[in-house]
Amino acid sequence: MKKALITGITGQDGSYLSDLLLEKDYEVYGIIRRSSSFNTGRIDHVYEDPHVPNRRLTLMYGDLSDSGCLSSILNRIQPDEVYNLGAQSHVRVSFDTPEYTSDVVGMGTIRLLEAIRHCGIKPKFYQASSSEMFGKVMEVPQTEKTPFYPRSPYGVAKLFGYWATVNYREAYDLFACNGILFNHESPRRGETFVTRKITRAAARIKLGLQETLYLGNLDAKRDWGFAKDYVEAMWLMLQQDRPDDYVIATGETHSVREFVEEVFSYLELNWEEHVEIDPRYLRPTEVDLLIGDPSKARRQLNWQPKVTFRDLARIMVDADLGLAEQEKAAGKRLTW
Ligand code: NAP
Ligand code: G4F
Repeated sequence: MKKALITGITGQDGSYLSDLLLEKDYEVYGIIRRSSSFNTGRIDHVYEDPHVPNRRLTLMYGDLSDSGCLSSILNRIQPDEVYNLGAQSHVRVSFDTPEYTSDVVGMGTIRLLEAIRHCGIKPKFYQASSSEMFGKVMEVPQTEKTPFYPRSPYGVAKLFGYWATVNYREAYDLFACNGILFNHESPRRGETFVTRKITRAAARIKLGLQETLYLGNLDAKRDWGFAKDYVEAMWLMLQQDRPDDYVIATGETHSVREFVEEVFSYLELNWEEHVEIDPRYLRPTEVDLLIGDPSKARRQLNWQPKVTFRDLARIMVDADLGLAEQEKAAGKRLTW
């Protein structure tokens, strides 16, 4: 039975990846941070439920800022695969906490790679690289060969993690892959990322729980896919004969405004009556346009996205309508 270690297991991707690996009969180990409130909501369905067959999920406290704990966890688990998904992953927040973001996202990656190098085993390593590294894009669409031009402390730190991964592959013959993932969303997406912020607010507006949605730049364009499709690509990368780097994207781009229109029209609402612009949500430097070319992943991994832009918006709205109905019944705001 294969063992996988996941950093960032409590996040959107970590939760879908655990679902996938448990289905594939892996023993899954996740690193979680101590929090003053519960932060395992996205994985409770596999962790807590004694009726889930073959429960093989183990959680351990740790942090990407603590090299000692990374070494001791690796020594204890001796994983076959390591997925490094842990991050301060909010681009806007990275402008407010640049040093912390660089430490966790950039230095955290090299801490984990060093811990792997010193623990005497050679697990396959997946690094959660990001389309944010393309930033002010030098080419349209973006491929594995497009030069990088990050536009935020987060993007800069991810670039450090990307090159650390390439360097450890070349220097120490580690099976290390960068997945350069474009934006991917789901009902499990954090509520402050724009798609979820929109679906959450629109559902609440529909049920009369909220009047207005405050947003920043509506003109930014993103290549949005479904998170469940994207974690499959992570796993596929580690099943190949040779380590490599891959762009994972849909090949389509849409503006934030289009996403708003799609969501509000599905709910038969006029978005212009509810959306207001709040300059607090603008960024000092913006990434205006992202659109990925996933041809290499299609060719070499036999991977392709299954969920369209329209279906993604609808899956998220349907889930948030369910949550808003529960909120209405409970008479208080709930988190999922
Ligand atoms: P997410 O929902 O924000 O999850 C981030 C995870 O990292 C959470 O489990 C969080 O724990 C954990 N974490 C934060 N700080 C940590 C620290 N100091 N040490 C250890 N763990 C820490 O992010 P996501 O959307 O699942 O994304 C997963 C990864 O892919 C991230 O590295 C992200 O930067 C990258 N990425 C995401 C996208 C996307 O569109 N979603 C695209 C490209 C790349 P808590 O629950 O305790 O906060
Ligand atoms: O949803 P966002 O915050 O995602 P962003 O900045 O593209 O980053 C996400 O995707 C990256 C992959 O490219 C990941 F690496 C990263 O970890 C994260 O998951 O913002 C999307 C766009 C931006 O252009 C932003 O300016 O939406 C615009 N936007 C407009 N109003 C807003 C808002 N973004 C947020 N979060 N909140 C707003 O009110």
